Amino acid sequence: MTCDWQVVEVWIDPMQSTPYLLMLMGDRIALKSLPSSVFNAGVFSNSTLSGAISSAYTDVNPNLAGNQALGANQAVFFRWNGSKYVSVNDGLAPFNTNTDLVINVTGMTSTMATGALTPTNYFAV
Ligand SMILES: [Ca+2]
Ligand SMILES: [Ca+2]
Repeated sequence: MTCDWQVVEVWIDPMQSTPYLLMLMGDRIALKSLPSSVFNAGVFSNSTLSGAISSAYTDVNPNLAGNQALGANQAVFFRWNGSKYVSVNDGLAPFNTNTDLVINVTGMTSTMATGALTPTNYFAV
């Protein structure tokens, strides 16, 4: 398996990830089902992580004018306060701290284009 990025360390907030079994398969994040779409929402300067999550869910694609909200069963990467995060949305579009996964990802070595990404480049089932 080719490896263009690595997850060296993954921090999971147990308050935000209880429904998920998270593991790494090779260089992919393994989930129960593949997100239908994955985006890189870019960098947010909100004062809190929850604010940055809200911004990411509001507009996942900085390349397109206006807001493109994160849909159900989609995932979004973003940067906040010098760290990279990924959130995987469950079957309900709004963000819910109890049911939507949020991971602080460190050690991703590749540069990531903003906007739409290829789900299978980052996730596996
Ligand atoms: Ca946009
Ligand atoms: Ca949700």
